[in-house]
Amino acid sequence: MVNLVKLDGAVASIDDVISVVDRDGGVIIENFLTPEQLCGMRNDLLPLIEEQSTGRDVFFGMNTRRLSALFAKTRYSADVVTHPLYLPAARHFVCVPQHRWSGESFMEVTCDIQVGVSQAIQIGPGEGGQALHRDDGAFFWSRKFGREARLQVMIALSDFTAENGGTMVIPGSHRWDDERKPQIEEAIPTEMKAGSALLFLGGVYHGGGTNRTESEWRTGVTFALDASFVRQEENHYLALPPELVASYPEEVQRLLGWSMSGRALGWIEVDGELSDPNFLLKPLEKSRALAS
Ligand SMILES: O=C(O)CCC(=O)C(=O)O
Ligand SMILES: [Fe+2]
Repeated sequence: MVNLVKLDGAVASIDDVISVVDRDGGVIIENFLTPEQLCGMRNDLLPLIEEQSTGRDVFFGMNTRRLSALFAKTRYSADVVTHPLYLPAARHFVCVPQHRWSGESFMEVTCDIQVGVSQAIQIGPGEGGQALHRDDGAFFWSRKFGREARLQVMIALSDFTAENGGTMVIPGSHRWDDERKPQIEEAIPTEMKAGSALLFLGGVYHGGGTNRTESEWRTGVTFALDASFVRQEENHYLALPPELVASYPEEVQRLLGWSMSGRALGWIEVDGELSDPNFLLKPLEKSRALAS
């Protein structure tokens, strides 16, 4: 059975990350977060997730706590989605140029990228293993489309072990067709230290592991970067107040969906023109600057 490759985030290049993800569908990046980022994220998120109730359903976990809208809960969210070993890798897999006719010109067009979901996930003692699934199923993706629409990250905020529910992954399953059934015997647990991260394509079969410990909660935090032409899994427009989005750098505002992609996706009409909606945040940025 193929194991997940581990790269050291302190020295790995983006090309190393891309070549392993291309082959295996996923890779573990050790030291993905700096000690300061790890400590900051833990301080911001652990008290909040511990207040969450468990038991939504069997798929989401009967003894699992979930916390979303993370850009409203930790500023380190921005560091994750712009991470130099994550964002460029996501663009590589997701923003694949396409060609199409428009009148006389055979145009090359490339989609943009956006944050699809942000969620902290805490798997409690006794939680059974989650059904193996592909996360791009959320937006009805199919292998028949011949390309990937998501690169996801799962960061360990506590150590991930085979015993405490480290994410189960089937390496190589991003290349399977829609019909092949994933078997649990093919999956391997993600074992990594807090601060490390698993990057995996939307087409990789995976699932939360079984937590066989007496009292350990396994805490991970996941973000997805998706093609700009699929619906965001988490509705950031409604979950995050515009003032909050405006308080992030423009790159992050755009990743949250306050942007136009290509010539004709995500516009709003202003004086008869199809306009990039990012300008709506500018007055909010200014009033924030004046207030501080
Ligand atoms: O918590 C995990 O390890 C994975 C959870 C997951 O894959 C999901 O909820 O979609
Ligand atoms: Fe999942």
